[in-house]
Amino acid sequence: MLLFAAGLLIASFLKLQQLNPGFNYRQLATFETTLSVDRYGSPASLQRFLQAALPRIRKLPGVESAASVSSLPTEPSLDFPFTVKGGAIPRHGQSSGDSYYLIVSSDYFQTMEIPVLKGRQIEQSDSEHSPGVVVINQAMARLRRSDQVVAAFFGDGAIATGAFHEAVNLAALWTLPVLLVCENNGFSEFSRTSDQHPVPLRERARGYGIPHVLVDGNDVDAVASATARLVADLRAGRGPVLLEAVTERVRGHYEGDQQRYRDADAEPAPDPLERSRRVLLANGHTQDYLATIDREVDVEVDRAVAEAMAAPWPDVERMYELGDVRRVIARTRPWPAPTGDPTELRGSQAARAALDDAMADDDRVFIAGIDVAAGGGVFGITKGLAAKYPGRVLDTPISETAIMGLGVGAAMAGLRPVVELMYLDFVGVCLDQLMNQAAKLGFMTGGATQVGLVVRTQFAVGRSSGSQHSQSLEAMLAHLPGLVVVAPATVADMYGLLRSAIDLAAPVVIIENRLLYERKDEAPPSGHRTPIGQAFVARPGEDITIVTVSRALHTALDAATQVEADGISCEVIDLRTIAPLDVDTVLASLRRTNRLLVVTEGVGDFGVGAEVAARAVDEGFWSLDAPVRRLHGPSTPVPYSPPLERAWLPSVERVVDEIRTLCRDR
Ligand SMILES: Cc1ncc(C[n+]2csc(CCOP(=O)(O)OP(=O)(O)O)c2C)c(N)n1
Ligand SMILES: [Mg+2]
Repeated sequence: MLLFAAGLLIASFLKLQQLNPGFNYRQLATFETTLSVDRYGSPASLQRFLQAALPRIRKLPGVESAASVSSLPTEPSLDFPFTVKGGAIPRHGQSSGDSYYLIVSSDYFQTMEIPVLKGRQIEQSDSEHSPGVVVINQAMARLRRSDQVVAAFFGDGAIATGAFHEAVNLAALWTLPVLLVCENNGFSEFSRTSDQHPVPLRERARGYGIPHVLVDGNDVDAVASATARLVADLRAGRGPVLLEAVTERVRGHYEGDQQRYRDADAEPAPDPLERSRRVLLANGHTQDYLATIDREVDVEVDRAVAEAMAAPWPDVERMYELGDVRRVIARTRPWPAPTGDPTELRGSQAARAALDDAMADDDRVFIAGIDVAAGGGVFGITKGLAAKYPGRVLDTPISETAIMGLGVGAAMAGLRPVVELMYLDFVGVCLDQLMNQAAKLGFMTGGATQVGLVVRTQFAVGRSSGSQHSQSLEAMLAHLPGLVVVAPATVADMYGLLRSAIDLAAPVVIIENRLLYERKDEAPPSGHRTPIGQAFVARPGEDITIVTVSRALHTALDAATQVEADGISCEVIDLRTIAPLDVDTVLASLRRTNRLLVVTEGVGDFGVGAEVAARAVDEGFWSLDAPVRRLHGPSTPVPYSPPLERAWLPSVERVVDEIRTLCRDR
């Protein structure tokens, strides 16, 4: 329950302006707002604002924290300032966010002149997910050589997560200007802080080699002065720092929480609002003056609640407008297709050329990942780029959550991060950042932010890499709405899909097959883009449609060549984009060939083949002259032993047999 701390922290930033008149509020990334210095610049108006704002926060139903988490958009054009945590009036809105808008923004946030929330949907976000995201707008600040500072807020419970460790470790390693603010209210949901952590936070800070500052979180002045001092230090190049604001819960973890886990005769929590009131009185304000403000606040809150209750339900269309990545892709078209002579390149060279050209064209593009800088990446894809683009190729610790969080934060801040996940198999250790942050933030912020993040990763079966370095998990990722998943099968697409992914204002996971790194083939002229969301007819044919993912294209093409001798004409379609799936191209082909086979190098159960088959039956049933068949790996981990690995992969022979069987009665 971050109620106190929220108000205090917001107040503290206001105070900060007062203490430091030259302070540009916009530069404080977490609170990137249009808060007017003129309006709140004088001590009297500030005090008036505090007195008005704090009770308002308390009165809002279900609002736990107005500033619980955030990775800050640091780009001026991105004005989504923070994620709001907590419940809301559930009657209204597609999600809690719409209610928040009505309740919160119509009075509290609008008072703060944060126009961004107006009419937009923001939704609750749990701080436990977010410290990883939080980390890295700094990369931004760093890359831009600006003096931006990031403030990241989280509860005492959230510091037990791995994301917290990775984020703080990276922030400390890179000396990032991050103010890490722990709102310690003594409880993590229903558990006491003392039962959650073996050492106090101070000890953890010591472990990361960063300063720890303890402050009374119920004291507005104390929080404000500590914050002002620490932010100045961060601007001077020091950082990060952990500010622990100790506060109290004034009610349960959620609306209706009986708090049975609490000590019944514990002292009531000290009330920072009462404390602020006493300060104002001591400073010469009268009871009457404060009572007037209270009444004004009541009127405003009542009006906001009435407005919220009377508001219409959101239009269903809005869900698609915000949540369907096809819309983002449609907005990005047309894809440039420069003319020029193709060159012969290996797949690895094509991927490197795409990164090189993208970095040359756009200084917002940067690369981060394990061993990508000095080492050039385990497959040499980023070789030479660190020297060519100083400061834009960043080696990270083995911290995939922080790597993805860095990417999400940087993308929200308007950069074009290309982060590397060394092996697709490792996606499990950072899935939250992809699934709950990258994929959803555009939707949850009502489009106020965009996550133009590219994750490059690779897999392959066929070189005895073993069960933990071989899996093709495209179907798992494709199941997550909001993520775009692409898989190049050719040298040309190794270049073109990567360029297009970097262009797109949506998160894209590009899954490369490392065996294609060695393949030499025609590469398109520099600047070429492969359209995202469009499958490619790699070989036209009449009798059967073979749909493939990644390297299975070449297996299918070889098989198609072999069955030519039998008079069977195969149409081979490389999906190129897994999500969103280009069903139209597949169905158009099926209407002509009436037979469908899907070949992938992943596990078949619940896989891409299953999806394509289902769509073919749903929408193409009357075109089918034979059952839809799939060839894929069995439902076992990918083996290490070469003969077993060969048995695991769909071979050219199996594809040939399947084609012949399907076309028998032609
Ligand atoms: C990764 C994850 N695990 C569990 C939860 C469920 N959960 C929501 S809030 C919370 C407690 C967090 O403690 P703290 O950060 O101290 O916040 P407070 O309870 O004080 O509001 C938990 C366990 C979650 N949101 N995310
Ligand atoms: Mg807590």
